[in-house]
Amino acid sequence: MPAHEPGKIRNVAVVGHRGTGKTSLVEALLFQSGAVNRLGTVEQGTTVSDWDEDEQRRQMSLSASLANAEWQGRKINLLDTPGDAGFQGDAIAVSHVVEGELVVVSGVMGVEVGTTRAWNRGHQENLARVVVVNMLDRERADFFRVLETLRSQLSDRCVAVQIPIGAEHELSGIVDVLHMKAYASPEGAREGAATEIPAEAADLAAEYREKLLDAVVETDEGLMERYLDGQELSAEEVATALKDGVTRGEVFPVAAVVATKNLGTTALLDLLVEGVPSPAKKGTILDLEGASVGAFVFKTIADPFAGRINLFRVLEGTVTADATLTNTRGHGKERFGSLMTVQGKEHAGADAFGPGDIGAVAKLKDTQTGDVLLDKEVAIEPPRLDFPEPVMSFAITPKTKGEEEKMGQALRRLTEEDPTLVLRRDPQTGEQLLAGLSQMHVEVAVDRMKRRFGVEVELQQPRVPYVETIRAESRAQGKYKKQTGGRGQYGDCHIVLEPIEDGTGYEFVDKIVGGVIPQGFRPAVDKGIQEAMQHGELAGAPVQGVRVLLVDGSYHNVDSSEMAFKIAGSMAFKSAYEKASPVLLEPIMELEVTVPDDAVGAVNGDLNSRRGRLLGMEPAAGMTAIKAEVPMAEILTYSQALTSLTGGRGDYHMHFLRYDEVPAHIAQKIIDETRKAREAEKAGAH
Ligand SMILES: Nc1nc2c(ncn2[C@@H]2O[C@H](COP(=O)(O)OP(=O)(O)OP(=O)(O)O)[C@@H](O)[C@H]2O)c(=O)[nH]1
Ligand SMILES: [Mg+2]
Repeated sequence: MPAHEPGKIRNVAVVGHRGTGKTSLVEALLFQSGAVNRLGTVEQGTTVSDWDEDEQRRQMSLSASLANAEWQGRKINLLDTPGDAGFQGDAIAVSHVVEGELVVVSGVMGVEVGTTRAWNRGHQENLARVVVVNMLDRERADFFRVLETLRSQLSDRCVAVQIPIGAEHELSGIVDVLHMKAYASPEGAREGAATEIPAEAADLAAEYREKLLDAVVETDEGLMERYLDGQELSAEEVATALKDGVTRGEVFPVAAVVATKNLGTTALLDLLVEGVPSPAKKGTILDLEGASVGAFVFKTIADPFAGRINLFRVLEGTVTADATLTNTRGHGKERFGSLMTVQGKEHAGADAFGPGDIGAVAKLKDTQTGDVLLDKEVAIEPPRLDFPEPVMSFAITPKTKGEEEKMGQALRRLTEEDPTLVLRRDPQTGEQLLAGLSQMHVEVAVDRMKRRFGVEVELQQPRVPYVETIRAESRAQGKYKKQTGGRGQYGDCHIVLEPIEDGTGYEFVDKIVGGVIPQGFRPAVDKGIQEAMQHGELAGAPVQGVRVLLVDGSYHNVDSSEMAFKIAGSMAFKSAYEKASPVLLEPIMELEVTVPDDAVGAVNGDLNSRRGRLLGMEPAAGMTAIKAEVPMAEILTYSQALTSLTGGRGDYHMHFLRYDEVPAHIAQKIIDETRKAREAEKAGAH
């Protein structure tokens, strides 16, 4: 297959709230275009994009997957993304490599938490956005009601390009009001050729045709004048103005579909070609400082058989199978010998990918998500992937003793594949910690370790990453002196501690005048302080938000050493810290819970008992989105609670907001427990 011209490519991410039918829609688009020969279903685990066993078992997407369709001589790269809040890393990465987004919403639920999240990301990345209202065959689905909420909650520039004929189980087809044609429901077969608009839908079609034209000419003054003049606009003029408006974010087309019946896919494919910009139209996404070939890696897949596979977008030039490109991060040279096209889990060899195209490559040595590779040694800043911080930490140990090494290897592969999964060592206990965006996120990783790498592990209750800081200024001396026979030890320093205004970070300021402490020993004082700060005196948590001024000290010509000053620094910190009104801080999460209206009272009551602070509530079609701030310590095991409060109909996600002081009575408990644990440890050690 020769490389495609950039004008003939469409790169489209399929995004939106969990379970709105994104994967089913991608399947239908692939089926209608002829890329696959049967319409797979999520229930049977036969879709192209949910190919992973864990996805099929849970019936939900867990990572981005790539497939492509040919339509009207164009190559459409489709990137299906997970809707669940715990798996947003891929959706974020993907937003950097596409020109357009299909924002899928349920025809019953309308705008949901995940809709707004996807919409805002598209806005931030300046993407052309098409809203797809799906599931219109379901009971209580209502395209026109949802259209109104799209216009009031997302943008009043949302305008219908496809409207349904009939509703719910009596839905019989759709009208494409851009071309003024109709399609009868194919009921899961290939959609047939367009037909005349049936008489019963004619008035509605004319009404929405006019609304569409109004919205399109709104973006083009010349066109507007002629339109108001009563002149006929050609189909081509309308299409060009539409695409320009969509590209600039001045028009957001809204399409009606039923993914599982494959209804509305012809018109939607036409719209992707005619109404969504190509890479050529949108222009480059990164200045490559003169390099003539460049690729951006937005996803890494750790395949136990094929090894590491990188998905990349061509930034510039053509990436051929004999290309050797240099990674701008590690500076290593990588051979792109194993180029592949990807259709879900199917891989096929490829010769080249042209500018703007998306492809895959296997066997790169040291390249990971977020890397840029160029044919020239130039320093460039890769696109910044703003991944959320992992918030749920679990201590992780192998079930079988002696499998630590195997577990470590599997964990490295998985964290490489998913940058929102982070491996840490608990500085207090030395345990391995696996942190992710939600409990399910970490549990899926555990399943994968077992299935892909044959390691079974155990998770312990998540722990709360407390930190400590100070509220007052203090001064203290640290003097370490051992001078009895032979060469002694001598270090002496005076320090002042000050709180840093925003409560984060650490600063060391050298205020020594003259040589009371020689230059060479001052960094050792700093080092000793930083070591002491790793375990605050209150709860053994790391200390932050402290500025240290090194103000005075003394030394001994023979006995002073770096070691002695390090110990002195640590002693000075410990005694100054006690006097600086230390406090314990806990992470506060912003929680968003979506629950059925009848469960709102119970959920709010429960949040209240968890020290939650209600921020607001937004009703949306029988559901309410509750926003609250809750200390992380109180919602470590929230998923079980929410399931029992709502009978499994609730959904939530959260992210880290800030650190707040732990209320005194709770802080005291934590401090007492830490003290007991320390004493027990000491007793055990003797
Ligand atoms: N009745 C009906 N059901 C649909 C339609 N589209 C999808 N579904 C069903 O809705 C469920 C969720 O569909 P998916 O395609 O997995 O949704 P998704 O948006 O990919 O879900 P996540 O990847 O988990 O966010 C499945 O059971 C589908 O069969 C539709 O148009 N009509
Ligand atoms: Mg999906």
